Amino acid sequence: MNSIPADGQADPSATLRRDVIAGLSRRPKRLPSKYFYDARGSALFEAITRQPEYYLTRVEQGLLAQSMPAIAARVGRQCHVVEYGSGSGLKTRTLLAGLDAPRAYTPVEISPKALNASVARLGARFPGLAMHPLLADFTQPLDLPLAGEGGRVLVFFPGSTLGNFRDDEAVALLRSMAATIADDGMALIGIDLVKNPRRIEAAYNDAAGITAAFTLNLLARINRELGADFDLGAFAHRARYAQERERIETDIVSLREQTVQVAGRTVDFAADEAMRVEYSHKYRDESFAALASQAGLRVIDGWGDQGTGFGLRLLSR
Ligand code: AVI
Repeated sequence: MNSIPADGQADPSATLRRDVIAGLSRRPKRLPSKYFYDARGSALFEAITRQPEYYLTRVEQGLLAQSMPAIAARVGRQCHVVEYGSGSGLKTRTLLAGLDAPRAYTPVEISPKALNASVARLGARFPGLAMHPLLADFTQPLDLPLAGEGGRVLVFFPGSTLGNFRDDEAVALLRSMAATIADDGMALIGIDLVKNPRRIEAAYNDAAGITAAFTLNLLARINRELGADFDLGAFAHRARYAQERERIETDIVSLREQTVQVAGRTVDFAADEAMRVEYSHKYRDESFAALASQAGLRVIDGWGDQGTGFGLRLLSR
């Protein structure tokens, strides 16, 4: 593998500007959570995964390691793993090491740095594995370089990242996975499960304040990349569990009445005005199966339940 093909998507800073201006023009205002992940945001997210309150990563990693023999038996020999997002690579290592002679690995990732790092790490650990990295936004239609690989595709989408999408967006993403796996492939998806609301809320309000720094870093990014002048001390992170909607709703709240300049526009904030920046949906077996079936997928196996706190679900068409 010598170079990473880009898939011809639009200029990233123009896209950021368009999305931020559109979001700040809505009532209530909102900003897309995908922009959390600049270099500092990605480092802060890694730090979140090490916080004692943030159970998701630890529980999923343990569940994956323990379930690998059963997952490998279900998936069969010589599959081609396609990962949506490339993450830090720890879960991917566990998956690739536990599968039966996987033949190829395609991480689909929007950040060139993260993509290069994961390919370098996994290439060194699995020298016989063909690597086909794709620099792309996995929420957009994908042109996957699967030709010639043969073998069934296993889509891997861990971390409950699906939970960051509204239900209609999650269905669209699952539909794209259904297309990727074709008739004989499977998708292995990690989902956070409904559980004690206090435990969920604590995971998004860690005592060390890392999640708050992660949320407010979005404003720092907009200041830097769009020439805005958000005063980070005048806004606060707020994450609450909405039990009726079974999701964490994260807002950035204006601590006073204020005016901010963003990309040449003046944006007014009232005191206590909240801007929605992220959802983290929690699922039940029924709610997840319903999303999957809208995308033409069915759950064929699963590991982890409400007692474990996190679930891995295997799907096929
Ligand atoms: C990446 N994603 C699944 C995380 C979550 O739990 O929703 C992002 C995150 N936001 C705040 N803490 C972690």
